[in-house]
Amino acid sequence: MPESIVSLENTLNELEARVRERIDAAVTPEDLEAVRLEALSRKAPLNQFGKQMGQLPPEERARVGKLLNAVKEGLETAFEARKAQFEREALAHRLDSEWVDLTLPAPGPRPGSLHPVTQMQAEIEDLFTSMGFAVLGGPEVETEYHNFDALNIPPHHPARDMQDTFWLTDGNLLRTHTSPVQVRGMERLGPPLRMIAPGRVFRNEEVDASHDHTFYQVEGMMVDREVSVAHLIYFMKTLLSHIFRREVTVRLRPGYFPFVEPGFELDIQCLICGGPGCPVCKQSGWVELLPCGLVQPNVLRMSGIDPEEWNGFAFGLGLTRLAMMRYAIDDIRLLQSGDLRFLTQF
Ligand code: 2NL
Repeated sequence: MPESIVSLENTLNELEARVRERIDAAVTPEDLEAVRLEALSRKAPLNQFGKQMGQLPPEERARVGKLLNAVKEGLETAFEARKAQFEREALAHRLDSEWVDLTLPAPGPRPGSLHPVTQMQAEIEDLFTSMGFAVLGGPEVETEYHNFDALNIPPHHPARDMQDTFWLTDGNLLRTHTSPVQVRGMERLGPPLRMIAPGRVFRNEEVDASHDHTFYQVEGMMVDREVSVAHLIYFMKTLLSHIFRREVTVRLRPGYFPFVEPGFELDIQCLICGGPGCPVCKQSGWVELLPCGLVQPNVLRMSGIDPEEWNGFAFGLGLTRLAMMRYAIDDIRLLQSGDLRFLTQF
């Protein structure tokens, strides 16, 4: 066999081997395509064989020509195979990363949640309902009589000042507490009675981090025969232990409210430090929480209840303040903001 044809065949086989190495070495489809364009281009060594083949005798030329075609076809096949492998890999990767479990339930609309003040109110309503109290509501626009006079609040009491009360032009007002609901309760139900009156109240105040013109409270009252301060303390301790989910220690200090006699400020031992003093209780060990007392006889009489036969206790609890304590909320304005970043935390 002449030297020339053997060396041509060797060169062809070498060229093929080099291209196959580069096919194997390609790490991306783009790499591979670049290799293919180069290796099979018109100027590529493989396509430069024509000239050299022309110098061979016809039967040898046919042999080398067959080999050349076989090499080209073999390389085309190798390119296709490698390309198909890339496509399989890409598909496998997508199937892996985009896999969706179609048997999972659809997410549906995001559920809402109760406002923290509403949650406090619902808990307190549940507790008092379980102890035989009715839950009463009433108008937010009230008469001066139901908001003030019937509560033994004299005409010149500072609570009636323009400062504190939103007066309407017709002489009515936005209730400053839910006491008028209790007045209406006494008028309607008569003794004996147990009721609470949760609701929204309004004060004409400068708004800051701890004061708002609109806030929530719960007032409550029990009227029966021979109701004592002991009954008052029992119900208040039950209320506070329920809200704070542990036994609380309380103390009573005298407090003045025209609608109770005697009147008290009920404090609880600080739940943060337990007594020694901390920033929450302002180093006193106690937190003022619950004004309360025995219902003033004039108040009973004005609502048609004979104070010689009946008496009762009453209390007023700031729901807004309680929610702030429970959830460590440091700005009262958040509660009325409607800001979902705030509300969705509850
Ligand atoms: C407050 C007020 C208190 C009452 C509210 C009351 C209502 C009637 C009769 C007697 Cl109809 N008392 N309510 C009693 C004691 C204290 O608190 O502003 N609390 C945050």
